[in-house]
Amino acid sequence: MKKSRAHFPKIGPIAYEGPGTAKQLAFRHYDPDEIVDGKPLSAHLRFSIAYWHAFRGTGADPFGPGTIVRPWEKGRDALSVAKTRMDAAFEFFQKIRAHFWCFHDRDIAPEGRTLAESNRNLDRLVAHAKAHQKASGVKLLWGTANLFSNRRYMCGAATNPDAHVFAYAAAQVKKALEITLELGGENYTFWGGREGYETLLNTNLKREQEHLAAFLHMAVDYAKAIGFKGQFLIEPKPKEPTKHQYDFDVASGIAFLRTFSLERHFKFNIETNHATLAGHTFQHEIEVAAAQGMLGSIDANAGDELLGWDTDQFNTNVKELTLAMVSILRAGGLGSGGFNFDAKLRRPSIDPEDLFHAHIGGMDAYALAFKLARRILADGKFTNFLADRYASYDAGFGRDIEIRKVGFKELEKLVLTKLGEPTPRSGKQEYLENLLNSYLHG
Ligand code: XUL
Ligand code: CO
Repeated sequence: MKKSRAHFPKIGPIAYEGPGTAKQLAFRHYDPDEIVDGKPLSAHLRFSIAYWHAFRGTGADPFGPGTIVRPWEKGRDALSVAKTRMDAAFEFFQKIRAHFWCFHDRDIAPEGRTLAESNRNLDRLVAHAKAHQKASGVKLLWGTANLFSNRRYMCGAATNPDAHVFAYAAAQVKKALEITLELGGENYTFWGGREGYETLLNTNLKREQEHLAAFLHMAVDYAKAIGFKGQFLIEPKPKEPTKHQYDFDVASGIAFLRTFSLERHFKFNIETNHATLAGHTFQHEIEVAAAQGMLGSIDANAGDELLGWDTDQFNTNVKELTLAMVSILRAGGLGSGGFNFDAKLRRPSIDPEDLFHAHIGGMDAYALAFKLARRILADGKFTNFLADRYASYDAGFGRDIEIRKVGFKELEKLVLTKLGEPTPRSGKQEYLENLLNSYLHG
C-alpha cells in the first residue's frame, strides 16, 4: 500500500513512561508489552477503537451541528474522503497502540443511492481496510451494521411494522457479515438501535419481538452458511433512541434469547453507560452475563452521574473499573471480546490531540484497574469473605438444598427438631468498602 502522509505529524507512538511521568502524551499504567501471566498486557486488555466516535464523530448535538473539523476530511468525492479518513484512523490506531478496531458498515463507506451502490462502496473501503490491517497488524474486534440512522429505519429495522424494511435490514446485515468475515472480525455485534417502540397505540409488541428473533436466527444461519465463526454479541440498552428497547438489559436479553432458542449463539457486549441507564451498575451487568457463561465483550465508556442519557464519555473512574475487572477476571476474561472505547470527545474538545488524551485516559484507567483487580484477587480477602459467607451451603443440609435433594417438608422438620432460630451474621459492608479503598488508595 502507498505510504500516505502523516495526519498526526506532531505525535509519535504513545510510550509507557510509568506513573511518575510529567508527560501527558504518555501512558502511566498501560505498558502494552508488559508480560503478565506469560502474555503481553495488550493481549489481556485487547483495546479497540470505535470508528464511529473517533473518526465520524463531529461533536454535533440537538442544539447545533458539529464543532470538530478534521484536516483529513477533504477530497474529490465521498469515496476518496473515506479512504483518507481511514488512513488517518489506522495511523491513530497504531500511535495510540490499540490492537483492534470496530465499525458499522456506514461508518467506513458512504451509503449509495441503492443497496447495490452501497455494497460497491463498502467493497472499495473493505479492500482498503484489509491492506491497512495487513500492514499494521491491527485487527477487527467486531463489525456491525447501522440499522438506525437512515430514515427507512425510523420505526425499527428487524422490528419494523413493514416487512419491506425488515428485508432491507436483512440484506444489509448479510453484507455486514460478509465483510466482517473478509476482515477476520472476531465477533459481530447487534445493538438494538431503534428496535423498540414509543407507544403501544401503534405497536404489536409480540409480533415485533418474534420478528427480531426471526432476524437473529437468519443471521445465525447465514453465518454458518458462509463459515463465519466469530462470536455473536447482543449489546443491551434500555432506552434511547426509542423509549422502550426490547433488549433492555442483560437479564431481559437472556430471557429473550432463551425464549427464542438463541442462547447458544449469543453472548453480551456490555456497555457501561447502557448499564447505568438501565439503573444498574456496570459490575452488575457483567455479573449477570458471567453467571450464565455469556460475558462476551465490553463497550468501554461512562455516563454522567447528573445526566440521564447516553453521554458516552471516556471512563476514568478507577473504582468502578476495578470492580468491573474483578468480575471479568473472576469469570475467566472476555475470550474473543475486548474493551472497545465506545466513547466520544466532548463537543468543545476539537483538537486531534484530544483524541489521544481521551484514549490514553481510558486505557490507563483500565490498565490500572486490571492491576488492582489482580492484586485484590491474588490476596484473596474478598474471595475468602464470600466463600465464608456462603459456607453453610458447602455441606450438610445446605449442600442438599443446592443439589435439590431436600424439599420444604425435610427442611421444616430440620428447623422444628434440630436447627431452631438462625444466628444473624453481619454483612460487613462498611468493612468491605474500607478494604476496597485500601487497594485503591493504599
Ligand atoms: C449506541 C451504541 C452503539 C453500539 C454499536 O448507544 O452503543 O454505538 O455500540 O451499534
Ligand atoms: Co456501544
